[in-house]
Amino acid sequence: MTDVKSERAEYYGQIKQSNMAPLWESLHHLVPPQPRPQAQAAIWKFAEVRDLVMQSGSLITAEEAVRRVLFLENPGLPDKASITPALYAGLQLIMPGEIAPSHRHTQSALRFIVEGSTAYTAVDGERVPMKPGDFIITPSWTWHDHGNKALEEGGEPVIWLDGLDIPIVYHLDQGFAENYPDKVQPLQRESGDSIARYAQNMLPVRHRISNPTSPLFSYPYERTREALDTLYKNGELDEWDGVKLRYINPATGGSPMPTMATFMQFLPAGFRGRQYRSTDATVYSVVEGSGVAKIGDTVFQFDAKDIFVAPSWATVSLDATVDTVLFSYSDRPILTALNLLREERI
Ligand code: 1HN
Repeated sequence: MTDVKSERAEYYGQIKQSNMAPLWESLHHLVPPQPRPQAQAAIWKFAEVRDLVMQSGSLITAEEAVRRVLFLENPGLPDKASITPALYAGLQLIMPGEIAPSHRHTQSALRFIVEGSTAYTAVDGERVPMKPGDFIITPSWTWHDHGNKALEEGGEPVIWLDGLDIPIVYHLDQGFAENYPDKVQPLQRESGDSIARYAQNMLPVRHRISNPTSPLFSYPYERTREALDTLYKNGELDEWDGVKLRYINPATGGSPMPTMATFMQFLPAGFRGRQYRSTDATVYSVVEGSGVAKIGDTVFQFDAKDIFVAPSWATVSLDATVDTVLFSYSDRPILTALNLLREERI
């Protein structure tokens, strides 16, 4: 005697041989009424992970590693090198005198400097300094190498947060990469050139938008901080966001990269943010201050240099115990392009 269940199970086994499966068994899972992220809210306390990152400095050189990075894996997405379904995050260490050799790849990258002031990165023939709070981009398919001052010249270990669209590029089978023939690429422009061209609310008169990625690749913290400070002093304070700015591609007004949006926000001491949620899972890096992040049912106490992540559609509220500045990035431009982004201010 075969009941319905075993009859169906046998049938499923049979169709599996032909690489088929019954939709009716997966429909709720595949088409949920709202997002059910496997990604979890998570925090990396810098005070705890800094030691682990520093230990890698005596385990392998930047050159052997190519990039000496510990990536931050979302505990709900194990073994996927993903902090959200779309995005990757890692903490990169470069020791005094080291070079991370030049290469290029189709993945877009952002660098958000966490600690140390003596490193530089070179992008497409121009070197820019890396200072804490600076936001720097490496556009898709541009040569890039990183370096640090020698110890004798005052070099210190430098740690930054890498944000890349690795999972997206991986899922779409769009990964290409190559190494530059030399360790470092030749410099073709003076440092400061791209800031003069693109960061003065002007563009070179014959500038052509040939690429969705920002031609400006360094956004120094000093300018960002000053803007937030001025706006706060002028009375700008949103009940959800505090004072929040988005970084732009100065040639288009769009996000700096086609796959990632970036933000910086100021929360004054005592700020108790209202709850909001959006479908772009977001990675936060604490620049200054401390406070409390409530993400869904999870409560994190955060301090400067900590990194935390909010999954898609989880409610988020941010409180600040002292004046606080938060950098964040997400896959918002992808969702916007696909007309999928949803937001709710509660
Ligand atoms: C990469 O090129 C960098 O250039 C950092 O610093 C992290 C992770 C995966 C693939 C390429 C870098 C990376 C990466």
